Order: sequence, then C-alpha cells, then structure tokens
Amino acid sequence: MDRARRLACAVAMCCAAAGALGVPAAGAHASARRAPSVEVVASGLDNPRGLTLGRGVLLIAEAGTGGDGACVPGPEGEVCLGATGAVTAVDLHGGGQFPVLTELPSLAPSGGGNANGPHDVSLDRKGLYVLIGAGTTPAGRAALGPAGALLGTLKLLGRDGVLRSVADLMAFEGANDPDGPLGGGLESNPFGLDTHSGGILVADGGANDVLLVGGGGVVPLAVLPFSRGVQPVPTTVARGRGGAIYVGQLTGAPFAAGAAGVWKLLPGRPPQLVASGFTALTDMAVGRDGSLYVLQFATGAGLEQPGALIRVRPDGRREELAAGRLTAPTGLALDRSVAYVSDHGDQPRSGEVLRIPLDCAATRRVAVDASVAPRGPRWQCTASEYSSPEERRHAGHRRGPGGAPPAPRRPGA
Ligand SMILES: [Ca+2]
Repeated sequence: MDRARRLACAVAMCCAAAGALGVPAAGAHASARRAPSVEVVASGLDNPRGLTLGRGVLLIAEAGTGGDGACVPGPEGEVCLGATGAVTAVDLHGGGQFPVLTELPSLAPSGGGNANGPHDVSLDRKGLYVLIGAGTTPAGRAALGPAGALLGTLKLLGRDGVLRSVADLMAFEGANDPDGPLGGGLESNPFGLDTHSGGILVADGGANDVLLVGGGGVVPLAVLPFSRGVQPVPTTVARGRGGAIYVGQLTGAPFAAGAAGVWKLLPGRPPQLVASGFTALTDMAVGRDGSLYVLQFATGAGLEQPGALIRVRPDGRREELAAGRLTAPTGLALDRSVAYVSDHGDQPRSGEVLRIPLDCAATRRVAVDASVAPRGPRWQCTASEYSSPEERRHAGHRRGPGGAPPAPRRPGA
C-alpha cells in the first residue's frame, strides 16, 4: 500500500469495505492557463497538517514522527508513541520558521510517515487551539499511559502561555460512540477544526462524526451516512455565509475517484449533499466571495497523485489552482489573495507549506458535472474574480464575461 493510501487509512481508521457513493466522477480538465507561481514558505516539516493565519504569521500543525515509546496496533500495523508533534510558526513578512509548541504526542509506524498527532490549529480571541489526533481506540490510548493522554483532545494555548484542556474527544467517543448504530466501532481521530463564532466545530475522522464543543461539553451534530458499505470519513468542517456548516469527507477504501462530497448540516435534518465529484478531501475553506475551496489529497482512484485545490464558485463553476503541483496535500488556509497549503502532508522531514495565488487567470476550468460546468465556448474571468487589481492588470483584463466589453463607468457611479 502506498503512502497516500496509508495516510488515508490512518485518518479513516479501518476504512470499511469496497463501494462508493453514487456521485459523478471528476471529468476532464480544460482551458489550461498560464502556470501559477507557487512558492515554498516552510519546509522540513514532519507530517504537516492544518494551518491558520495570525497577524503576519502562519501557524502549522505538525503531526510529528511518532517515537520509541509505547506501541499499539494501528490500521496498517504497529504505531509507536513519541513527543514529536509540534506547532510551528512562519513569519510571513520577515521569513523564518520557529517553534510555538513542541513535545506534543505523536503516533506513527516505523519510519515516521503517516503520523497521527497535532492535526489542526485555529486562532481566536482566547488564543491558539490545537486539535490532536489519535487514530486509535480509547483502550489503545489508555495503553499508552500518561505520555499518550493528550491524543484525541482539543487544547488551548492561552494568551498567557498556559496550555489548557478544552475537550477530551476520545473520552467522548468512548462514552457515546455516535456512529455505533451504523457499526462504526470505537475510534477517534479528530482531524478538522473550525473556531469561528458560534462554537468550536470538530470533524472526527476516526469517529465519523462532527462535534460542537462549548460550554464545557461536547455535542454530536452529525454522523455522515454510510453508502454501499463505505464509511465516509469527515475530515474537515468549515462555516460559510449565514453560519452554514459544511463538512468535507474522505471516502473509504478503495477510494474511488470522485466519490467524496461536501455536505451541509441542517438543524434537525439529515446532512445534505451540496457538492460532489471530489476525491479524498483533507481540508476546506470559504473565501471572501463565498467560493468554497476544497483540498483533495488525491485526484485518482486508490488515492493516486497528484492532489488538487479546487475552487467552487457560488454559481457552481469549478477551477483548479496550481494544477499538478500538489502531492498529498493535507491543510489549507486562505488569505486575501493567496492560499497556503500543507504539501507532502504524510511525510516526515520533507513536508512543506506552499503559497498559491488565487489569481483567477492562473486557474484552469474543471468540468466535474455537466449541470454545473461553465457554459459557452470560452470561459473567462470577470473583473471581480481577480483577487487583486494587480492581477487584473497583469492578466490584461479588458473585457467582461462572455467576451462582452465591460459596462462603462460613469463618474461618481
Ligand atoms: Ca464510533
């Protein structure tokens, strides 16, 4: 089994048997445009995962490389504990990487790839939240002793520098097992975090549920439905306009191309599939214009590389950014005109974070579904779809959508 597939199984924990969601597969790429200029802003990372932006700083969760501590069975064999998980910061103005948190728990097989450990980070007014994965059972964590006690938890590094406990998600799984009636088993591997207003959201890939954390408690919001025997694993959760909650998924083995979807959670109703045709989502974010950016760990069946970053416009059009440039990407953060992506996210020591321009002209159209594919003989960026006036000028934009000249502006209009 290749490393991509191993990571997916580490996230999914014992993915269920063969089968796939009955949704359209990703179709042909078209309209290649000029290559985007992708930059490496951080390197030498150990299994880099989720990202968050502070003022001039990018924070990176590193799942570590495991270690020579106690060992427990994992989905691909034995995994061993080490204090190699970390949160690393990158100074986006002055450059340089420096540690923010070190010696966090990490579980990994021999070699240190596909680790489970710090999986996501998020900032709010209280400080830095750190979501620590596990990829094991409550009994497995207990067998690791005190050194493994932070696996499967959410911590908060307060502005006073003190690391506090927010929630014990492994304990919640052990006591409640929300997907138990579906046969999901007792496992926890929290992977995705969102701390925007309205409460803290966690996507637990091992437990197959989305959780709301707050008020000293944990509330299960949703268990994604199984389909044809496949356990769809929620890996990412993000809030959209109006407080809507979106959940992205990594499907189970055999990881059919185009089988992953984005679901919208609705109070008191089953999750609603709102976008389909994706492959193995690891992160997701909502842009300033309401576009949804989804990060695919892979593009091919069986998690064949490369990965992909797809922008889904509010009108359904899809574009791929940095096409062909990503390898096993695992984390995404959006700034005004760029995306930051954790790349080689299943690798020890060779993980990177890339800066990718959101320039509309640097993307290529992705025809995923005839019902949402752009129409007309030629797709063209509209003036408002460039991420900055500089990009608009650079692309030489002079005409409106469909080749029509833009409406003249009246002074004072
Ligand atoms: Ca469960």
